[in-house]
Amino acid sequence: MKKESFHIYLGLGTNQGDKEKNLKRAIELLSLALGKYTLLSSFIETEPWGFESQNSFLNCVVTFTTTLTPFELLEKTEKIERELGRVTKSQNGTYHDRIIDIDILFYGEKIIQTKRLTIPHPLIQERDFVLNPLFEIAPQLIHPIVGKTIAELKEEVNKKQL
Ligand code: PH2
Ligand code: MG
Ligand code: MG
Repeated sequence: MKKESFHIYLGLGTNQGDKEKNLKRAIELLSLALGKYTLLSSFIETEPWGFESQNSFLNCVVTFTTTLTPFELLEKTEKIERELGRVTKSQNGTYHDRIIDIDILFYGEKIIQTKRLTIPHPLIQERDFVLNPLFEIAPQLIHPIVGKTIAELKEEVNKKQL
């Protein structure tokens, strides 16, 4: 039987080293593991969110179609983070500077809530550095839990920041 394929959204971020190179390399390695990406946002410079650092971020969102399960996908993204030289992992909302972070934002319309993996990513609706690039490529995408479009969520976050 043919495996079902899913449309997945990944959020990428880096605030150390050659940031543009880090994002490009991550996208290259993801494309080797998953097949060529389907959509890619621009690279957006953002201020550190949720922690203090001198180093600004470069963020983007990229989409793929995959037959991997969510946990297989997580293993691939974590392997690529390590290959690019990531050493620290965020825990309980304590963030660190990093060479690369690859977060699974959406996996089709699936909802997964486990200790190891939460999909949709639990903080999408609070983060402009995710919503702004996501808006470029999928403004009408509906968040399967919140039930609002990316355009609506982006508007709400940008209002809060005024
Ligand atoms: N990632 C975080 C915490 N804060 N801030 C920005 N601007 N960009 C990020 O990618 C980011 C962050 C946790 O992974
Ligand atoms: Mg992250
Ligand atoms: Mg992460």
